[in-house]
Amino acid sequence: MTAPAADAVTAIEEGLAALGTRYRDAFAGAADEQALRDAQAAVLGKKKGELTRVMALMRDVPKEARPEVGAKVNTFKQGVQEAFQSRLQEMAREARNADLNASPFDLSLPGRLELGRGHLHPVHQTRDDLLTIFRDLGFEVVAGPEVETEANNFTKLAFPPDHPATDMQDTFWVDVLESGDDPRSVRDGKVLLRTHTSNTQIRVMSQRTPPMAVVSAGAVYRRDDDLTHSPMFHQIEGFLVDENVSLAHLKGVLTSFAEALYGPGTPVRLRPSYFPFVEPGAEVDIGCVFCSESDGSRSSCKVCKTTGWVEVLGCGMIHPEVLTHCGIDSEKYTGYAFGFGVERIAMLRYGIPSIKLLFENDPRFIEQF
Ligand code: FA5
Repeated sequence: MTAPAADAVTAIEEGLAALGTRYRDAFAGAADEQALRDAQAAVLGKKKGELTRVMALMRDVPKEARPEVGAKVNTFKQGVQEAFQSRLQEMAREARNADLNASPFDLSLPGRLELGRGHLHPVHQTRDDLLTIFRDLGFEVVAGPEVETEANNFTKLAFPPDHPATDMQDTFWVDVLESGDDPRSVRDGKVLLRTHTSNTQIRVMSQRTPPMAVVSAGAVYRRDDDLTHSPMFHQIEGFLVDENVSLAHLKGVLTSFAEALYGPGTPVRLRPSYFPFVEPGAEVDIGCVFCSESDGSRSSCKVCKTTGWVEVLGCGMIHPEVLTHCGIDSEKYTGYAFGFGVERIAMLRYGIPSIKLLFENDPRFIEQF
């Protein structure tokens, strides 16, 4: 009678032999990589693999026989791995050969998936069109920073400290850390997100000597939020400084601008207004291009609220004090400046009822432009 221990060794050896035949057949017959991996897992899988079941017999193998049986099992495992890798490589070779022998395909055929082409956001389209108008009028385009000092955004533009005008342009203040500062003791840096593009006026005028004619566009920030006001929006600022510049030059440039935007004969009017950095200052209205008195459409026009005029920008002659702050001789030179909201122009241009639509980035809205 065979001892149980000898039985266990025999059972393991027979198990391995049977398993060997099965995995070789399974590997050879695997139709694809997934089937091959499944077959390998069926043999070597830790929980449900067949080898695990065979190994359960190891309990009954006497201690002195275990190293020899263990070595056989390891050799078996190694054999499975090698067979697996070799079949995997064979599959890759087969796939490559199938590719190489397949009939060639036409790379120039149009794709089946239609990929829409992107385009500039309507605000940026409007900004670029506006800048082109001013470029054509002889203005140079200059960039300015969005994070600005209080001096360039307010003080040098002659906003008196605590003037109510700064309330209208309440903004986001920035903590300034210098390298080595302890973040817990942030200093009062007096740095802010600019509230208008007039900061560029200060920067350019402080660096150059007249004559100069400059426009600048970019994002600005205010604590505003309603149908026509957004906390972040875009402005364009223009200014010109030279000898003998007058309000008539300003009106001439703004008329050319309105005509380039809305067509020849577009009426322009200046209404007195207050900005601390200009004297005199004005709001500019252009004749409403969406309605007309003659066909009665004005009586229901929501754009101009039946007035026939639409406010588009602020402007004026640069205050002598501002020129002086920038080192420009205000006895010799005069200049004008104007600034407007790009979203306002885009809304008028496309008849957009709420500024929010411009910032929600809903593709169904954006793709209409
Ligand atoms: C200014 O910002 C002046 N810097 C303009 C200026 C420049 C005047 C040079 C004189 C000389 P105002 O605050 O009115 O002015 O803003 C100008 C335009 O920005 C407005 O007419 C409006 O079209 C737009 N705007 C103002 N606030 C918002 C806002 N929160 N959201 C969207 N557009 C706005």
